Amino acid sequence: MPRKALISGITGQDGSYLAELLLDKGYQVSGITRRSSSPNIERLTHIIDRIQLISGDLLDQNSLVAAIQQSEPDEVYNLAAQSFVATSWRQAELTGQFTALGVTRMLDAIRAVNPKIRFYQASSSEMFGAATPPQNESTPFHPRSPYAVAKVFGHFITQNYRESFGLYACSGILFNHESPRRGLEFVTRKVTNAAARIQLGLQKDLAMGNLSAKRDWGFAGDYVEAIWMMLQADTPKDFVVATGVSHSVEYLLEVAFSHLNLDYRDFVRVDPSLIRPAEVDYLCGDSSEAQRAFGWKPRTNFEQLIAMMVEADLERNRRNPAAVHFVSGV
Ligand code: NDP
Ligand code: GDR
Repeated sequence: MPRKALISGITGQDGSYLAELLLDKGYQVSGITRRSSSPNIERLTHIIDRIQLISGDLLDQNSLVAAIQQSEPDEVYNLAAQSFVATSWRQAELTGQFTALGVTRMLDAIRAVNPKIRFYQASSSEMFGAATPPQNESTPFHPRSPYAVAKVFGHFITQNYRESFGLYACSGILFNHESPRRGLEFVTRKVTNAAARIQLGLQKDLAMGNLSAKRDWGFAGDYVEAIWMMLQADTPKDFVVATGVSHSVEYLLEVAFSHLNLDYRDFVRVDPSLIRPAEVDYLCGDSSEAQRAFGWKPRTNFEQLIAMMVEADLERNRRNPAAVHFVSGV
């Protein structure tokens, strides 16, 4: 009998990579998608015939119960969230509903249908916020946005259900991870897409926020392996997943533009409206515990990651210049 997995957030960046990985491992894969007026499966088209999509929403408890009943999973990966930090100040309440209470709804649905299901929660390095790097599993949280506060709730409710009801439930505290499938509003993709479009003469300049923020950026394809490995352990435990190397947004600009023999200083301007109300200045993860426990290590370094993203954006913009135009204001 093939193992069965249910992924919430399957239409997102991580969901698509995780679905691929699980299919490769012989899983039967189902995913929860919310209703929209036009199809939203761009990241899944290459595997759409091999997965089952079930209509559901993190805001709707009954739909989660029904999705679990229908898919009968051995493992549930809760990746769905309002995941863009900047939006969380403008939609703080909704972010709490999706990103915090959505986790409780999913855990309650598991308890109601089959408490033996293994549960993964997508926790975030944003929970560390202002904590001094390097951050590991013992670093106290200091969240700096409504998104991060919601993720702290999701993290602790997962821990609490593990301790209260004996669920196999754990959280991966993942640092930023990117790919050619990253949403266009996140800084890496915003930059690689703009560099490609400037090179092709489709865009003139690029408005940016805080250039001095530092992040520990890895490749999403590497990180979904850690997600899966975490859920295979005998006992549930939370782990940090990171590369251990941090760079500034300014260095990101330098790497992306110089890949195309461009000088970012000729095109980039800082727009004060893109500065966040509270910033996370410096994240750098220590994932030695994950390495010790299940041998996970990242395979892709920052420069390789950005080169891969710039090349993919060049190709995409050449094929269809109108398709991936950056939406201003984020
Ligand atoms: P994306 O923004 O690419 O994907 C988010 C997914 O959540 C989409 O499939 C989206 O569906 C779905 N979703 C949002 N709201 C709901 C809802 N109410 N009901 C059902 N589905 C919903 O995120 P990533 O793939 O980058 O991240 C996956 C998870 O990991 C998120 O929880 C994120 O917060 C967390 N995380 C991400 C990190 C990163 O660097 N990428 C680092 C640490 C944590 P739709 O397509 O319909 O919008
Ligand atoms: P982050 O990612 O907030 O770390 O959350 P994002 O790429 O949005 O920002 C990273 C840093 O870049 C700075 N920045 C800009 N960011 C954006 N988006 N646009 C800009 O123009 C810009 N200029 C500077 C930001 O201020 C910030 O310091 C991501 C998400 O995937 C979360 O869901 C996840 O939990 C964390 O990573 C880990």
